[in-house]
Amino acid sequence: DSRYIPAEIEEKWQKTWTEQGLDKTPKNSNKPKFYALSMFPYPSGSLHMGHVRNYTITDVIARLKRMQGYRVLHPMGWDAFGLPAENAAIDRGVPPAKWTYQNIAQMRQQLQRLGLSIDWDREIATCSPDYYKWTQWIFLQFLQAGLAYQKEAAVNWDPVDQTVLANEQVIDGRSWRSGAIVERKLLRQWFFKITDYAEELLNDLDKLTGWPERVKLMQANWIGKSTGAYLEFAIVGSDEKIGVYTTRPDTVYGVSYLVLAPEHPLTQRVTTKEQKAAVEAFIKEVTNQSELERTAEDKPKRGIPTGGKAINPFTGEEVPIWIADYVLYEYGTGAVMGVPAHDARDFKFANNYNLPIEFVIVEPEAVADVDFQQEEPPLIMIDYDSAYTESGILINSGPFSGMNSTDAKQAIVKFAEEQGFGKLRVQYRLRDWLISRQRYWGTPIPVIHCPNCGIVPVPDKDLPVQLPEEVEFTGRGGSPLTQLESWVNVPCPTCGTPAKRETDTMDTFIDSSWYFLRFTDAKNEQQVFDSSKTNDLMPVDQYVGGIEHAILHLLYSRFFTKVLRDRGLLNFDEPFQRLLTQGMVQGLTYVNPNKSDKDKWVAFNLVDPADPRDPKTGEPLQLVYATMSKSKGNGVAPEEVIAKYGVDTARMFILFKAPPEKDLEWDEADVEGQFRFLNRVWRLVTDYITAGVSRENANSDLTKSEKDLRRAIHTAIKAVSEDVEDEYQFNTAVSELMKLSNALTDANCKDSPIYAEGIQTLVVLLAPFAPHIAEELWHLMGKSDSVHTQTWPAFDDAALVADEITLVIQVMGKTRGAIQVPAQADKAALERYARESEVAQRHIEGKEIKKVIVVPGKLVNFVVG
Ligand code: ANZ
Ligand code: ZN
Repeated sequence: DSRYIPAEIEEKWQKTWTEQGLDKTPKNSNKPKFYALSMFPYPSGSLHMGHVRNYTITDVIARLKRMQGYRVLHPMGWDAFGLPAENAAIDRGVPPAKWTYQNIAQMRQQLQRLGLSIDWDREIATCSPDYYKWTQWIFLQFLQAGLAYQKEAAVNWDPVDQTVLANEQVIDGRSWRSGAIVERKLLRQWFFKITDYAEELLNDLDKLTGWPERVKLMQANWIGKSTGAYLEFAIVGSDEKIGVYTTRPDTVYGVSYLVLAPEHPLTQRVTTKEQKAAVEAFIKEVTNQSELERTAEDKPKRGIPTGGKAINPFTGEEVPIWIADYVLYEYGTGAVMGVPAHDARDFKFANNYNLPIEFVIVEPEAVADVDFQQEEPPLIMIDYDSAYTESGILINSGPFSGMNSTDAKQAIVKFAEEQGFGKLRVQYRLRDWLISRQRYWGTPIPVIHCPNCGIVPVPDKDLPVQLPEEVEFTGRGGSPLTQLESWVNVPCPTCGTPAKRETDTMDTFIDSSWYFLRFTDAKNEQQVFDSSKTNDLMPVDQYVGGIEHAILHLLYSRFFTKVLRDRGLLNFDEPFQRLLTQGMVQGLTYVNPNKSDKDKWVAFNLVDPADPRDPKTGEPLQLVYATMSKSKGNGVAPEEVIAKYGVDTARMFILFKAPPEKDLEWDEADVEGQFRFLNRVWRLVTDYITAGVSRENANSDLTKSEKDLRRAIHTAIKAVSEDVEDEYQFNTAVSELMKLSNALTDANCKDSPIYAEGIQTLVVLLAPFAPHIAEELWHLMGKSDSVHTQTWPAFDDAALVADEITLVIQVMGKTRGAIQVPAQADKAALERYARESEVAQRHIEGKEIKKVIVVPGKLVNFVVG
């Protein structure tokens, strides 16, 4: 009599599966393909529970689809460039490559212990030259297409260490290393022109029927399309004009000032002599602030008058020109018409600086009695104590008075167009993507700057531009690449003149914007990928990952796909057919309710559970569930759970505890529960094997208990198949497996071939969820092939129909008992069965039946007198 000991079977089967190549992606064939992909990890050094959940979900899908007859691609790789490796080098002197590859080795081992059916032949690491060679090649495709360009942009500058800082290295406005107050500095940077694709990126969201609505909404908001007007105001005493972008041209009669962004090129032009010094000081101060500081809702809006004036083309009135921090240079035209009466921000600004506030839009009720048709439209005096930001009826707006906002917008734009001072304009919030980083551990941008030829792409034959290893990491004086003369100085590939390599590397989001394409042809040394392979296996049928990537990673990947399609490399528009954003894994943790959000967490092991108190202050603590994290000290280590219960139990718990997109509360008791369930299955199957009953006598007339069991089997097949399809309700699928296991335990026909069918079905249905125990039991049953190569079972509709139902017998509305009757019996037959039943006769005895109420499928009620 054997016991279920996970440690004895799990590693054994993992080895066997690898040897048998069960996880390999089959060659192109008549079978349909299925591409299951988890978002690839950053090699931080160790797996956490969030990883385990992510990869388990994808693995169940991959295993299931294999059994359903698909050619499955289920790969894994490493998003391996990035700041932590470089910080490790600065802090501890470990070369970034060494640090990264050590972490990869460790995490690969941990992943393999999870029994994931991954095609490891296709493993990629974005930091490996045979990967980044193609990242560089793609960059050059963008350059050729006119989608990569350089321009000046502000960066975080550490004046002490003389180096550019990433946003993550700026903590409360100071450098993470030197502690110096971070400055903003303009540097030439590389950009990708994602704005060229804004409209398509927005429209194609409609094609993504397998994406969560909220992710699509986040993307749409990020792209931020708005339709408005471009209007020009002439500068008094000059031929130049200031163009503004507005979504409310209907408010143009209420303009009381214009505002320029501090970076606007016309600021000098409009500033009067008297204001010059003050304006310059103001600009200097503002340009040192981050965009976040400038636009934060709670920050007071600050500005300064330039002394210049502009003319409202609709009224001919002169309005003052101001400069203010809340106007962003990169959005619209970098200039705004200020309408304090109808914009909350402008209202505050006007109040601060005593600028006039003129209401030109009102609620329809306010002007219900006004006759706007008269020759001279009436002047209406209205004063509210806050901005009126809704649409309404125009007043004091010349010929447009009396119109509603919608009509007025159109009429005003049309008029501006006819007069030549404006037009309709569509505007996107999305900006071009700043892709250059002044860092070492990233893909080098493959261009050379030549004094004669300008920007020269590194020729394909010279790719990859390798990251040199003989560099020093001090954290000072800029990227280590800039200091390596032997690397920087090269002859121009075109004219041979001494030239300099670009020393910037690429944003790591670029590496992850195309890795899913490389998986389709991961080892290709001649090409980025063979398009016929990529077009065959793409798009990804199911992508699984965290909601934190809902915007940038997904948007950039969609952008890359469209660009490479337009370069003739791909024949599809969207990379990810379906997207599942899995919920967080939460652990129990103590919090001090009196402390602020950041400081309230107290690590579990510092607290006495009998009397939970803050070790520092003695205050009583509360126990809550919160997302597992290092800083909270509430993580559960995957290795420990696996050592104690095995991988199959960990998987079953993760799948059973919550639907994949919901948060999951880690609960040891429920883990135990799943361990016990697998033990029950183990006993059920091993008892069946040891009983050794011959179940040959295939009797065509099934007994009632055989029929009941057969119904339970086919109900389970149907329910599990439906649960795992599309919505991936693995939690209910696991419950169905438990029901089937109970039905088998309770069955009264353990010597029947139906029982054998039931045991076999249970093991096959269990295979995607708990792959090791299923394989072991399959082999104990004497099978020589793998359970994972079995065909997913189909259910028999006929078997689902119950042929008997339970009919409740009532007398005078009181339930007296129940009988079994044929399921097809009609009303008359039901009444007959009920009258003849022993229950009815006993309770009616001697009385007269006055009325019989039959509820088909449920009950018969006798009214007696
Ligand atoms: C006048 C006006 C009157 C405005 C009114 C609003 C309400 P969205 O919808 O986000 O596109 N704006 C334009 N460019 C700006 C910039 N560079 N920095 C800061 N604000 C800017 O918003 C467009 C509105 O935001 C524009 O419409 C403009 O203010 C402001 F009753 O123009 B509006
Ligand atoms: Zn040259």
